[in-house]
Amino acid sequence: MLIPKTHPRAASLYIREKLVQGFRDGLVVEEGLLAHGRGEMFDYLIGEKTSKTAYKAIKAAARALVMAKLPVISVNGNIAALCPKEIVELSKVTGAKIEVNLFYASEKRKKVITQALKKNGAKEILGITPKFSKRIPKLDSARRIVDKRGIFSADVVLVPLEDGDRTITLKKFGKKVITFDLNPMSRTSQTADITIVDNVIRGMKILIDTCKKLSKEDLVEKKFDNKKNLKKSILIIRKNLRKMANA
Ligand code: PTJ
Repeated sequence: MLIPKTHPRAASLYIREKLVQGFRDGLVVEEGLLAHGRGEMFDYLIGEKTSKTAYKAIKAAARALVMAKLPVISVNGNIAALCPKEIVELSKVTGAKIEVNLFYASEKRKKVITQALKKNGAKEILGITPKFSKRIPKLDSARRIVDKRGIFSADVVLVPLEDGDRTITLKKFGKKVITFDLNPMSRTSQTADITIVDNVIRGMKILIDTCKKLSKEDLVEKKFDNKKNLKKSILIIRKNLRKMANA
């Protein structure tokens, strides 16, 4: 579809097209299209721009990823379709490993996603070789099967566009969890250590830049209050709704 640049919602329509193409290419599942629709709705409510609150979370996430001993970027169909280039760049900048981990797992999708990442410069991709598989206890979905060199051993895991159960389990398993989620009220958002309430399409680029620009003084443990930050995102939505209701 050709989207005119002058269309008032060109950016959002462009993101949608990327996801739909990812679906046609076999990276994204039908459920991923629904997840994207939920995201679009929340993006609209936060004003389709990166808030100060999101910038704050991005800085905390950059610090956590750069300071981690073994950071891992967990890749599902949606994030692979939307940001393949950024996943690879973030991995290079932070030294994070890339692991494919799917809710609706199939060998065919794993292969297509791996190819898309490799096309964008990824060298090593975890989560695709059965001999390295390990099981995360107390997790029902296919996501319980992880790579022992990756998520299983990681101290910090970035899980963008996630379902709630795994975040809770990963936390119980002692991992620091960072997520991108446009819905500040989702279980993932509320459970993660650091939630970036922003569209991955905007936020990933800012996260990469922030990692590159971290100074020595930035690289010290700092407290980040995720709940407080999430409340601010919810207030942005409330303010925007009020504005719309009074317009
Ligand atoms: O590829 P698979 O098999 O691993 O399946 C992945 C999906 C996305 C289907 C699965 O993880 C899922 O169902 O996720 P949820 O529970 O729908 O959660 C996705 C969250 O991401 C929702 O809260 C959406 O609001 C949010 N979201 C959707 N698109 C974006 C987003 N957040 C940031 N940027 C987006 N572009």
